[in-house]
Amino acid sequence: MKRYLLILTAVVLCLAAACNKPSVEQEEEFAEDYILIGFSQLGAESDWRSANTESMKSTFTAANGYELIFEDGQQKQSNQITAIRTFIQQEVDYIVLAPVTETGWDTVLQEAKDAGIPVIIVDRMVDVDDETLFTSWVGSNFELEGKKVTEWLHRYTEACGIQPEEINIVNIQGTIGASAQIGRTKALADAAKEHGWNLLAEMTGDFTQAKGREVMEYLLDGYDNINVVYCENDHEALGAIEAIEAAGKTVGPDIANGEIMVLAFDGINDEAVAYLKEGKITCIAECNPLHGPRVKAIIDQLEAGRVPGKLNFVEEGFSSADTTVSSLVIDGQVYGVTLVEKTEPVAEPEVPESEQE
Ligand code: GZL
Ligand code: ZN
Repeated sequence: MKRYLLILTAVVLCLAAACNKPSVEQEEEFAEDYILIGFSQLGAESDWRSANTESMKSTFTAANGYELIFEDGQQKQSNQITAIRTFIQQEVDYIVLAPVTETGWDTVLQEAKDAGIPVIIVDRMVDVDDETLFTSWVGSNFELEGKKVTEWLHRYTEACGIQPEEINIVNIQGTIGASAQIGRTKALADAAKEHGWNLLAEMTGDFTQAKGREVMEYLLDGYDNINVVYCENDHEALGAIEAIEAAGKTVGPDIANGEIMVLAFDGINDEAVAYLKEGKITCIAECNPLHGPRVKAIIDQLEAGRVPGKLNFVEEGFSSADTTVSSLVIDGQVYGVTLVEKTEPVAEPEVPESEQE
């Protein structure tokens, strides 16, 4: 259903005093048609999220023939449900939902279905009894992201002659119940079991730097043998590194010599990427946020009367500055490791003696 924007293109008001015959010629013209989209974004908790929002906003522009109604859920499902109900009232043509967590969507998605509005899920997944409640999903294979990180760790420790039982790993998880957290956490728990690593603790850092630091401080207080920290996004890794260095320990890949290895996901935050190049973060599994064009492709198909794929996974990379492992084999599939150039840590500016307090 296309919506037409009725605008007055020209109103020519001819008040001809002389002929005492005011006449108004009004030229109505259907201007461009446009597609009205309601987008419920879960929040703004990370650079990944901001990049995802920007990708959607820069794709669904008036110039491209869309009007986008954007609602920020501020990490609360109740806000997202309210937004969806508002979109239904506004009779949007499509609803796009980036769900904060997987469960609790059945009722409101049924309301959208009853209103005849197609729903496209982006990024994290919804767990609904009736899969017809959404038309299509596009996002990442989060468990595969986790398998890349754990397979890299497995291959690295084998190459370095580090025994599995020497690996003492903690997981700073993402928002509990989010698909990214569920998939990444499962991959680590499965790998730890398979290889015999000691998975000491799992705690949510809620995908933020502040919480990541707080959780790392707590774990360092509780365990004196941590040598690998699995951070479920960039920001948690930054927070963990702050805590580790504040505790006087060193982050890096050299587990055998007392360094604490930090592993991460996303690869969007500039500081995290800089740390990757310095070797402070040992590897990052890419999580690509640029879903705007991918959602547009789905809507284009629907507009053309075609049926889009139900689940659309995006291809993602894996990077490290460490040369030990050059490729990964996971479930029979080979994945490359992108080697980033190693940079020397940016030395803290020396404060001359005289200026020191
Ligand atoms: C993953 C996305 C996650 C990112 C985090 O697709 O849902 O949420 O990994 C973000 O950075 O907060
Ligand atoms: Zn092996």
